[in-house]
Amino acid sequence: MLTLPAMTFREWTGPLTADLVREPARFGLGQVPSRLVPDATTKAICGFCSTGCGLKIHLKDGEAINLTPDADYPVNLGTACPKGWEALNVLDAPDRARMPILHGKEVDWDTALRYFCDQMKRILDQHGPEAAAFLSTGQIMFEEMAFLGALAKFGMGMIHGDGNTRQCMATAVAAYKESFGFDAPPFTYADFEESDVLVFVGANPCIAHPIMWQRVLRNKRQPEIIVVDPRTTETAMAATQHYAIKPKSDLTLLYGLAHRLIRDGGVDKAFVEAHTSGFEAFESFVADFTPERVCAETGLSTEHLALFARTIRQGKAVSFWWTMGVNQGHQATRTAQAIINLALMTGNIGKPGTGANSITGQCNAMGSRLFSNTTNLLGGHDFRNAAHREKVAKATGMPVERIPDRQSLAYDQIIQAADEGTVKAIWFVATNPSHSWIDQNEMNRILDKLDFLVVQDMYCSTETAKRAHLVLPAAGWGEKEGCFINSERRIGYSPKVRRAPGQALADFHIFRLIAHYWGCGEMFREWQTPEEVFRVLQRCSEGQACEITGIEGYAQLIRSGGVQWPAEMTNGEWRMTNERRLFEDGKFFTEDQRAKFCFDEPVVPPEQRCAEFPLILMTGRGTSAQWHTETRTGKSAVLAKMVPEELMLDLNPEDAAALGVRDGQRVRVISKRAELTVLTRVTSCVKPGEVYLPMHDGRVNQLTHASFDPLSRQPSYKHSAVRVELV
Ligand SMILES: Nc1nc2c(c(=O)[nH]1)N[C@H]1C(S)=C(S)[C@@H](COP(=O)(O)OP(=O)(O)OC[C@H]3O[C@@H](n4cnc5c(=O)[nH]c(N)nc54)[C@H](O)[C@@H]3O)O[C@H]1N2
Ligand SMILES: Nc1nc2c(c(=O)[nH]1)N[C@H]1C(S)=C(S)[C@@H](COP(=O)(O)OP(=O)(O)OC[C@H]3O[C@@H](n4cnc5c(=O)[nH]c(N)nc54)[C@H](O)[C@@H]3O)O[C@H]1N2
Ligand code: SF4
Ligand SMILES: [Mo]
Repeated sequence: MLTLPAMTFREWTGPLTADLVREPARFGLGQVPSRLVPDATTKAICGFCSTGCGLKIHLKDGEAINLTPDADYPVNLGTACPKGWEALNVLDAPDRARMPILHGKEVDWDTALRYFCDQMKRILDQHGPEAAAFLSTGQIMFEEMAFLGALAKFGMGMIHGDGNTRQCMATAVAAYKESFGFDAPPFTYADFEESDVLVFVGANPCIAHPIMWQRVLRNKRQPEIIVVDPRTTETAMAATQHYAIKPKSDLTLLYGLAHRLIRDGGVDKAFVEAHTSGFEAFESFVADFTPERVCAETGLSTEHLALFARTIRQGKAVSFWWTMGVNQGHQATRTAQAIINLALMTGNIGKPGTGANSITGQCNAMGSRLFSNTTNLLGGHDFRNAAHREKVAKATGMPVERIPDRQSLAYDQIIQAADEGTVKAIWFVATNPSHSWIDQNEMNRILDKLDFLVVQDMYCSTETAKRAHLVLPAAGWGEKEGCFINSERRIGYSPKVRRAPGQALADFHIFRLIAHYWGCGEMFREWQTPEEVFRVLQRCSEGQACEITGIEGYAQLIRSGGVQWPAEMTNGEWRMTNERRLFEDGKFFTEDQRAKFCFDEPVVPPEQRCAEFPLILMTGRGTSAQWHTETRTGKSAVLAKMVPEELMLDLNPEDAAALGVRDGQRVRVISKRAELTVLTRVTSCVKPGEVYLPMHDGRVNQLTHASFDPLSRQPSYKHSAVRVELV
C-alpha cells in the first residue's frame, strides 16, 4: 500500500490573494475577452451536451452579446438546439454565486481558501489519505478536470475521487475497456449519414441529442431506423421499427438477435476469424436464447424478432447506438457488450456507417473519462501499473511517489464510506448530487453527516450547495477558456467571452489558488494557463490510444474545427482528416489486437413489481429545453416556455382506468422510499404496468431504488417499483 508523506499544515504566506487584488486579470477577474478572441465574432463549443456544437459568439466591446450556430463547424453544420441558443442567457441570474460562502455567510477568497485548506489538512492529517474525496464532473473543461484530479491526488494526497460521469458513462467505459482493450468509442458523426440501418438502444436523441438527430435526418439512404425503448419516445415515433420491450430485458433481446443471426447465416466469418476472440464460446452461449424464450422474456412477437434480425443481416452498413437506457441498468456493462458483440459478429465496425457506438452525455464526458485522474491515471493510464506511474510522473514533472498506486473507490463506494465514517470530507465540483444521485433521501442523510462538505458551483442555490459548509463561486461556460471532448472524440476549444459575476473564478484559477494555499504551488509551476495544461496532457497521452501529441495547440483546434483523437504526429507531419473512425485496420487495443466477445447470463432486476408496488418507474430526460437539475436551463425565460409547468407522470390509459384517474389529475407516486404528488399525463407512450418521470424535478430521485451494475458501478436509474394513488 502506498504511504504518503505525513501532511503538515504549512502556513500560508500570502502573496497570491494579494495578487488577486492587485492583478485580478491573472485570475481572469474583470477580463474579457480571452487572448485568442479576435474582434467582432469568435467561435465557441456549446457547454451543455456531448454533441459539442460549434457556436459563433458575437461580441461588442469585447464582450458577448449574442450567439448563432456555426455553419462551418463539422459537428452541427449551422444548427443548434434550444439550450445552445440560450447558452449566454442562463449566465445572468440572481442566484449566481458571487463570493465564497462559509456557513451561510459571504467571505473573501482568502478566508475561504484558508478555511478549505485548514479543514482538508486537518481531516487528512488525523484520519489518513482516504478520509477526504472529491467528486467532479463531465461539465468543466478537460484541462480544469485534469488540474482538479492532479491537485487532489498528487498535490493534496487524496486517494479517492470520481465523477458524475459514473452516473452516466461508467458502463460504456467498462464495456469498451474489456471488449476493445481501451475506452474507445469508434464512431464519427458522419456515420449517422452513412448507415443503411441505425439501431438505437435505450437512447432518445430527439430530446437528448437533437443535433445528432439532425445528422440522422441528413442521411440520404432512406435508412431503417430501429429504436429499442420500452416507451414510445419522440425518437421511436420517428423510427421505421420500434421495439417496446419490457424494461431491462435488453440483454435477452440482444442475445436472441445474436442467436438468430448465427442461425440464419448472418455472421461475417472472415471478420470474426481475423479480428476477434471468444466467438465460439459466445456462439454456444447464445444457443439457449431461442426465439420462444426471447419473446417470452422481452414481450416481442416472433415476427418482430425475425424482422429485427433480418434487417441487421441484410443491412449493408449497420450502426448501433446506445445511451442511458443501456448504461443505467443492473447488468449494464454486459448489455453494452451485447451490442458490441452484434457489431463484431456482423463485421459492422471500422467502416463508414457502422460501429458499436456509445453516445456520451455531458459536454466533456469523454475528457472526464480519459483525463480527469479519477478512475484512470491521466491519459487513460492505470494507477496500479508502476510503468504508467513513472511515465505520467515524467510527463507531468510530479514526484512519482505522489501518484497513488491504487484505484479510487467508485462514487457509490465513496458515499458508502461517508456513511460508515471513513470518508469525512467531500469536495463536489460542478455536480448537484442532492438532486441527481439515486435514492436521494439516503444520499442527503449521508451528506449531512460529513465533517466538511464543499461545493464549487456557478450557483449558490443548488440542492447540494444549500447543504454545504463552504461554497466556492465558479465561473461558468463562456466565462472561462479550455477544451471539451465530444461524443465522436473531437477536442474543441471554447473561449472566455464574458466576465463572471462578482468574485466568481474559473475552476482553473480556483485550483491554482488552492495549490498555492496548500503549499504545493511549486508542483504546478507549469500549470499557469489552460493551454499549458493542455501541453502537459499531450505529453501524458503519448503512446496511448487517445494520443493527442500531434495537435499544435489551441490555435489549430480553432482553425480546423476541432480534432478527433487519436492525433499523433506522423514524422512531424500533420495528416488528419476532419472525420475519422477507429479500427479501420481491424486492430483493437487488446494484447492480441482482437476484440473480445464478453457475455453473462441475464438476471432479473433487483427491485421487482409486487402487489404493493405494481408499476415500474422509468426516469430520464424530459424535453430538449431542460438540462439535468435545471440550475442553468431553469434560468431562461425562453426555455421555460418549452417545459411543462408541473411535474407530469406518464401513465397508460389502462392503468389510469383501473385506478380511476383522469388525464391531468393529481396523484401520489409511492415507492418503498418516498412519495411525491404529481400530475398525470395519460398516454399510450408508456405500456400498461410502466410509468415515466423526467429527472429534472428535484424530487424524482427520492423514489429511485439504488442498485448498481456490478462491473461499472453505474446506478440503475430506470427501474424502480412504485404504485400510484389518487390524491
Ligand atoms: N435536453 C437534454 N439533453 C441531454 C441531457 C439533459 O439533461 N437534457 N443530458 C445529457 C446527458 S448527461 C445524457 S447521459 C444524455 C442521456 O440521453 P438518453 O440516454 O437518450 O436519455 P434518457 O432519457 O435518460 O434515456 C433514454 C431512454 O432510455 C429508455 N429506457 C428506460 N429503460 C430502458 C430499458 O430497460 N431498455 C431500453 N432499451 N431503454 C430504456 C427511456 O425510456 C428513455 O427514452 O442526454 C444528454 N442530453
Ligand atoms: N432519476 C434519474 N437521475 C439521473 C439520471 C436519470 O436518467 N434519471 N441521469 C444521470 C446522469 S446521466 C447524469 S449525467 C447526472 C447529472 O447530474 P448533475 O451533474 O448533478 O446535474 P447538473 O444539473 O448538470 O449539475 C451540474 C452542476 O454544475 C454546475 N456548473 C455548471 N457549469 C459549471 C462550471 O463550469 N463550474 C462549476 N464549478 N460548476 C458548474 C451547475 O450549476 C450544476 O449545479 O444525473 C443523473 N441522474
Ligand atoms: S445539441 Fe447539445 S451541444 Fe448542440 S446546441 Fe444543443 S445542447 Fe448544445
Ligand atoms: Mo449523463
